[in-house]
Amino acid sequence: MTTSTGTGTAPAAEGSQLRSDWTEAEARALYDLPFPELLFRAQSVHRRHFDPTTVETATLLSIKTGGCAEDCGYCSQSAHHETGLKATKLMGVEEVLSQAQAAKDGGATRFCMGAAWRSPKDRDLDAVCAMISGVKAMGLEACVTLGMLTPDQVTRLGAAGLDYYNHNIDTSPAFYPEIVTTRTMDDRLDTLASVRAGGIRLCTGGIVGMGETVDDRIAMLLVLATLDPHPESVPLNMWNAIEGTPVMGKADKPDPIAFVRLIALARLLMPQSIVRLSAGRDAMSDEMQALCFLAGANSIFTGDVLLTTGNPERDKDAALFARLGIRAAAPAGSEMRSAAE
Ligand code: SAM
Ligand code: DTB
Ligand code: SF4
Repeated sequence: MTTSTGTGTAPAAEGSQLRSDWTEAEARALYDLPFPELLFRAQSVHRRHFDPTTVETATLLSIKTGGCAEDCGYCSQSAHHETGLKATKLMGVEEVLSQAQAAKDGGATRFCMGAAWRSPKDRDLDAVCAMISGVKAMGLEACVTLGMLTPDQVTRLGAAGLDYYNHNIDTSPAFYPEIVTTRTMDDRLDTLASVRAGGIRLCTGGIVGMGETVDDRIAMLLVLATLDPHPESVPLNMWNAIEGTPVMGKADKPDPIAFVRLIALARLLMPQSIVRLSAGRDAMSDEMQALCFLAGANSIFTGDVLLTTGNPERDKDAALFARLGIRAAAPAGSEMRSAAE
């Protein structure tokens, strides 16, 4: 069904059924809607599934930084680029748990641990599993991002109580080889399938602002929105520029309105997924972030560092939430879904 007034061939907003058969033409027509229409639709869908005044706050910690074997053209942590980043070894379990406690005290509901690995070594997984169990024992949701996994490693992470595995597809299938050559998007999709088969929820999204076209951004969302079921969590990052990386100098910052359109499209294509406004908030105005929340974003990273780059100070985010009347908590919809699973 299509609408007739000023909305061209965009599919109608009615109907709360989840779809995994979105076409490129449908996604493009939604993206191109007049901005007020797009935001109205995205906000309507958002309200059907979530409380629009609640935004999840997750905190990130880099548990193993730099020296990574992959050549991701955007990343400060690849050993292939001269970014000036100091590599470190895997942090100890106690140190990680004290940082998780600090994140909890700061109001975070989810604690995400990231490691600069192509894939984890089995011996490193013992320590990571202890970190996961410790984070869960504090009453926080646990998420890790460790690179590609074997099914056996997925089983071990699941047994430790892992809630989410973050593994981004980063960009469109067509643009992927321009950004990474040491793995393929199919490698990424294989790990996502193993994680899902192991009963762990998926956190997967990508980056905007690496020189890709609008069509690439939409194609990236289509890869996610045609997974059945949709990923439970979808982080959208605006590229945090890193000197010394191949992407540096090749890309302009995306137009803020174009970024908001993409958030709205993610909300429309994946109505029940948590959409996280991830990296890049340091460079966003309060007004742009407010538009992103209006478009359906309902999660952010809090704390002044992401993995290796900056993020707004906690106080600044608290002030923004107060101005907007937004409450930091796990989105109610996600709780409902977790209980139903
Ligand atoms: N090595 C693991 C992997 O690649 O899955 C985990 C860590 S990696 C840093 C996690 C994600 O961070 C990447 O997939 C990418 O989407 C995002 N990322 C990395 N550098 C970024 C940057 N400079 N700006 C925005 N997002 C970035
Ligand atoms: C995601 O999509 N964004 C986070 C998390 N998943 C692991 C990482 C952002 C990293 C930004 C660059 C940095 O701090 O190194
Ligand atoms: Fe390594 Fe992940 Fe950075 Fe790629 S994005 S270089 S896999 S840490």
